[in-house]
Parts: sequence; structure tokens; C-alpha cells
Amino acid sequence: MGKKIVIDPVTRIEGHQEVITTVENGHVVDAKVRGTMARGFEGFLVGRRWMDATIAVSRVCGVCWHVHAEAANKALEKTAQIIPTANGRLMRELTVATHMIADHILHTYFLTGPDWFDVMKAADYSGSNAKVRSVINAVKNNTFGIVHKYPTGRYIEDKKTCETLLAHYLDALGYIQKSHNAIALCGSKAPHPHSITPAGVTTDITSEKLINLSSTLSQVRGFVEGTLLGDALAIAKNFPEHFDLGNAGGNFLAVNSCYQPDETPMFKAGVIMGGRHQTLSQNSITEMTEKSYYTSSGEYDTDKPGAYTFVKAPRYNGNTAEVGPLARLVVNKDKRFADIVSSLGGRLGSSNMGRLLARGVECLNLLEYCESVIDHLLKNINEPFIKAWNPNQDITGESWGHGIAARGALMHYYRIKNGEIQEANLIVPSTWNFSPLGGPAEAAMKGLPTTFRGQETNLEVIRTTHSFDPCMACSIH
Ligand code: NFE
Repeated sequence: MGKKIVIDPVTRIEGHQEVITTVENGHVVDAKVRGTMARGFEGFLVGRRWMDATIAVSRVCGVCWHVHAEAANKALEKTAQIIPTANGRLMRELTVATHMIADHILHTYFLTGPDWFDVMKAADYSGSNAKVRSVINAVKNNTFGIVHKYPTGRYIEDKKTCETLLAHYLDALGYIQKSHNAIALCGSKAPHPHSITPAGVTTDITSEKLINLSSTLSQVRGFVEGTLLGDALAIAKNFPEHFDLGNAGGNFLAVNSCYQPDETPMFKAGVIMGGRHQTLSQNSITEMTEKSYYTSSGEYDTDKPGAYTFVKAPRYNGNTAEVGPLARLVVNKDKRFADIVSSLGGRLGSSNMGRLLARGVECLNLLEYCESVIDHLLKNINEPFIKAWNPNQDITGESWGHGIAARGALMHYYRIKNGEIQEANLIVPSTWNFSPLGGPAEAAMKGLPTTFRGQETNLEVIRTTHSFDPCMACSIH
């Protein structure tokens, strides 16, 4: 009988996650990941007008708001049989891409960065960066009531590297702000752009706006190419063992996303199961609730025997699948990513380090994608970004909308009768990754070491759950 260790809370932002590990002989032998709050979006959408869904689902999450709006919009547009204008469709894709860029910077520096380097290694910093000095002083003096307590373990030792990472951590705030400016240029405001609609976008898109967007994103690209990727590589070089830790089983799933001017997706849909590439089929996806707090009719039941989470368990032909930037890059055989992993002597598969590097590489891919779309739109600026359509029509039908989100493949389903939503189903990235019944994150935790120099530690469990970039608000929705 192993020892049970509870880590709660474990997420830095976005919802409540608890991880319970069973530890034997210094290693995790079992892990349960719990989503401990109820949400209810799928329930309260029922009975509402179909056009309400896009606006409502943008509130599923405080981090990845816009991606939900876009997935919903795609599903509703399909049901209403509205074909958007080419420029309108591209503008929506661009808005999603800018959102993902902001999210990847956020994850790399703020949501997982402090798992790898200890701010206090830079405690005797004597350089001239005033921001670095003030943060170190604030931590030393506990100015904000921040308790500086890191889990036991090995962090980056080199003082100079820690000083550099801390300086970049602070710079990253400015680039997240720039990325949000880019979202607002595309979609009128951030968070929750309200420009998105069937048939296109309501934003007034001008050449001037696109040039401004291009210039903003080129500054972000400078940071991602020159700083973020270098920092991700520095972390990878310091922790080569993490190419072998956090293996979620090697099944991956991705949906078509980031459509290009020629209407082909930059990220193609696909599934890898047991090492074999397959075509993605919606009919192969089911959601199991055996270990989730729901009755068979979808009501809450927190007393259900054996249940331990509000997260459901999506499965592909009954199998778990990891989703996220790593899944997209592996399914699409991304050369840039494969070259980087190979230059580091790493394993090209499911791992903590694979997930960390994949976010950096995908961020650069997305910036290149944005440049090519902006270029195309500038050449076609006189084409319409929206066309007339009737929002008051009482549509009937059902559709899935697939979208990209920073944390993986996103699917929204709506069944509508006479303009009223009868059923809503969201299958969200963090639902795949943090599902019960031995889902990807639970599998990735098995075998992790739980001691460091004779002392018990949860550090590798924390690094592993963070490597999936958990969002419990989304996963439960
Ligand atoms: Ni709330 Fe989200 C992303 C979505 S996570 S962060 O990215 O969809 O599952």
C-alpha cells in the first residue's frame, strides 16, 4: 500500500485542480487528477437562441476566451448554411492565431517558467536592470506577502542564466500586452472580441490597421525568435531527463486549423494511435463519465460511487489521446520541431520537454502564419470582410465546429431547433488531457521520481501537470 500525497492547488491560474498521487519506493505508481469545481455551460445554453452561444462560450475561460467563440461560430455557421467571405474567414483565423501567440508566451514564462528556475538564485544580482532589482527586493522583503517556497528539487543552477530568465520573464509581460493589442486590432477588443459572426467579421479592417498589426506582430516575433525559443532551449539543455519524463502514452490527436488563403489548413487533422497515423473521424470520439460527477442523464452527482472529478473522459475509439502543440507538431511531422529535438538529443514523442519546446516552436509557426495571412489580406483589402445575412432566422440542424486552442484541439457541437439550442457539447483540450480513467496527464505521472537527495518532493509531478498547460475552467466548462 503506497503513500498518498495530495497537491492542491496545483494550477497557477484558471480553475482548481488537485492531484493525488500514490507513491511507492520513491516513485509515483498511481495518479488521479481532479477537477474540483462545477461549471455548467452545456446546461444553461439549452433553451437559448442559437446566436447567443458564441458570446456565452467566450466566457468559458479567462485565458482562452476567443477560441471558444470561434469554434462555436464555425458550428453555428455550418448549421445555418452560411458561407463566410474569404477575407472574413481569414480575419477570424488571424484573430485566433494572435490569441494563441499570447497564450504560448504566457505559458512559457508565467505558468511553467518558475518550475525550472529559482528567482532567488539571482538574489545578489548587481546588474542595471531596474525591473529585475525591484522583483528581487520584493521577494526578499516579502513586499507583496509572496511566500518564497519552492518544492525541493534541482533547478537551473547557473546564476547568470537565472538572472537572464528573470529579466525575460518580466519582458514577457510587455509582449503579452502587444499580443493582446494584436487581438484587439483584429477583433475590436481583448478579451472577448465581439467582431466574430457568421459570414465574416464586423471589425472595420483597413490597410492601416493591417500594417499596424503586422508591425506589432513583428515585434512579438523578435521576442519569440530571439528570446523565448532560446530560453526554452536553455531549459531543455538543463533538464535532458525530461525528454523521458511525462510520457502520456504516445497517442495524439489534432484537428484542421489555421486555414490559409488557399483554404488548406496549416495544421492538418490527424490521429496517431499505437504509433500509426489515422484520419480523424468525429464518430470515433465518445465521452465517458464513469469516474465523473454526472449521472447518465448529465445531472450532477457528487456522491456517485467511484467518481472523483467534474472532468469527463473523451476517448478516441476507446483510447486516450494527448492534444496540444506537441500533438499538432507530431501529427503534422513539423520539421523545425523535429530538428530542434534532434539537436538536443531528445526523444520525439510524448514528454514534458517535448510539450515545453513545442509551445515555443508553434508560437513561431503561428507568427509566420499571421504574416502570410496579413500579406494576402493587404493585397485583397478591397474584397468584403462580411456579407449580408439574417441573424433572426430560425435555423434547425446540428453541427460540429472544430477550432484550434493553445492547449489543443477544440470541438463544439450544437443541436438547434427553430432557432433554439436543444443540446450543446464542448470537447475541450484540457478535457482530453486531464480526463479521469488513466487520461494523458494521469498516465504521464506514473513512474515519476518523488525524492531528491533523500527528501520527498512533488516537483516532478507539478512540472508534469504544468507541461500540459492545465485549464480546469475549460476542461469542466
Ligand atoms: Ni481555458 Fe482552453 C485553451 C480551450 S483549454 S484555456 O487553449 O479550449 O482546454
